[in-house]
Amino acid sequence: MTGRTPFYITTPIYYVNDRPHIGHAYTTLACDVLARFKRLDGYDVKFLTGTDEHGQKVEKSAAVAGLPPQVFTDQVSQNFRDLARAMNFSNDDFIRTTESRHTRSCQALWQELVQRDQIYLGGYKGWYAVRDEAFYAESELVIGQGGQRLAPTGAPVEWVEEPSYFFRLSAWQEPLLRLYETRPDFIAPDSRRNEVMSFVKSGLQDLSVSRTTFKWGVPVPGDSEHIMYVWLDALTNYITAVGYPDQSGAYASHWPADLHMVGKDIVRFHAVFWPAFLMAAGLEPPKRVYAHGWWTNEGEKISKSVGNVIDPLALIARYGLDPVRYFLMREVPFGNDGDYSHRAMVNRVNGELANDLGNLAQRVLSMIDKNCAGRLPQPGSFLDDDRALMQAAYDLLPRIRWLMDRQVFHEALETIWSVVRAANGYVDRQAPWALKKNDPPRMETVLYVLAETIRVLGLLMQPFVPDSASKMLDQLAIAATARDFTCVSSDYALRPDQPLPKPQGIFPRYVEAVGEGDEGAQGGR
Ligand code: ME8
Repeated sequence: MTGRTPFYITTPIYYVNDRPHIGHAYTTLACDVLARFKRLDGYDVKFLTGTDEHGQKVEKSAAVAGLPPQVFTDQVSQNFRDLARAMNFSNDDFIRTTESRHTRSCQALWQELVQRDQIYLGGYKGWYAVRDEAFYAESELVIGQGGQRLAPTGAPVEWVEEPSYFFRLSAWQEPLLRLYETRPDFIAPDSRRNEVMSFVKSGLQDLSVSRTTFKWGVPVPGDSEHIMYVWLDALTNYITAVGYPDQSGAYASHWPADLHMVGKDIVRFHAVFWPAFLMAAGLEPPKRVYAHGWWTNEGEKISKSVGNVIDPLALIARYGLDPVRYFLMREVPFGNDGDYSHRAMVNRVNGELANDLGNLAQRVLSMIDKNCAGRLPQPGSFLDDDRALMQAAYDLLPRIRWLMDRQVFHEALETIWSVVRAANGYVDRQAPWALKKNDPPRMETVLYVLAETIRVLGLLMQPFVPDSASKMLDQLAIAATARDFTCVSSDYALRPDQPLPKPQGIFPRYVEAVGEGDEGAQGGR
């Protein structure tokens, strides 16, 4: 035990039938930002991501690729690890459902459910959508343009008739409703909570949890004809990674998870099936499930068939990593759907990163370099305007902490920006370039106040733009040991006379290449 408060955060594990796209990068990024924030804030963080490698969908993709499923999943799972490196994700573990630790955990959970009489053998007759890996009732189906039946998600469905084990989900309706009532924070945002509650109130049917017509999955213990339903297998990853079925060690310290971050498409699996499986096995449900919205591309739904899938690696190559991280967390109110467009990206990068924050740091650091012999200035006594700016910066931490705990990432950035803007207003008001001639000691005070404000902004920006924030802090000669959030305080204020490295620009402006899309030509402010 570390003595620090544990914090366990997870992403969905992604199907390996596809290359990673912006949606996958987005979910994991939100978790990364929160995991980094919590580490800097003193928590013992476990941040898990990984790949969902079983099921019919992956088996079919392997067949299309002409590869045995294990060879196929070994190859495509690597794409998700590569993405994690490219996006600078700080996950502590990467789970693959084909690992032996996971088979053991799934089978242990299954046996626990059997022992508690939560699973029985029957037969399934009904609709199944491979794309969603989900069963649908006849009443849920919609009719497509060609008259064919479709899942409510638009996925094609097929008729399935096979022997199947069932989980007694119907028995968990009341306990689930009690869970939602007694823990109003269990599902967020509220729109998703309402959606889930009305689904559960409308009645739950027992859930088919095994399949017999294909083989790519975890075998059901004691009945080798069956493999486990891929969602039971997949959801179990969250406890596998803390050592289940061993309930000492990481399980004892980090379960229940503080947060399962998911997209809105899979909230039902996480907020209904998963807590029911856990409660039925005598285990604690997670503390919270947050379902964020979906990205569209220039107004259109992202889909492989439309051919408008956004490759996060291409975005990084074009705009740089930290601008992409900043944009994704800033552009759209977290929880809502959002639209990606080149113009919106350029506006954020140039308007906010390059102009507001980048110019502020660059101006202040170059003035210090030129006028204070490259050393941190020596402040005289502070005026109200000076104290107000530094205090506003120190006060950011509790405000942002509150927002991060509720996953209001865009407002956390907006709140930080209130101080970025205040600092720019202060520069204009105090005009240190004029003080240089009239009142050099006062100029030193003003530059000191600005440098101290930039220090605090750099500390607080670390979770969002880790490399750039680190460069900002390097330029103020902040030691690696003085970068956690205990340092967001006047107790750790900059030491005058400290020599500084040569200033360098941190957030370059995005400049349109000649002939680049006209919609971006007026980017920037
Ligand atoms: O559902 N915008 O995996 P998956 C935002 N294996 N987020 C998006 C998105 C978009 N356009 N498209 C996808 C699965 N996502 C299961 C999960 S967990 C035990 C098993 C994100 O590869 C979003 O987080 O289909 C969504 O929930 C997830 O990718 C689905 O990934």
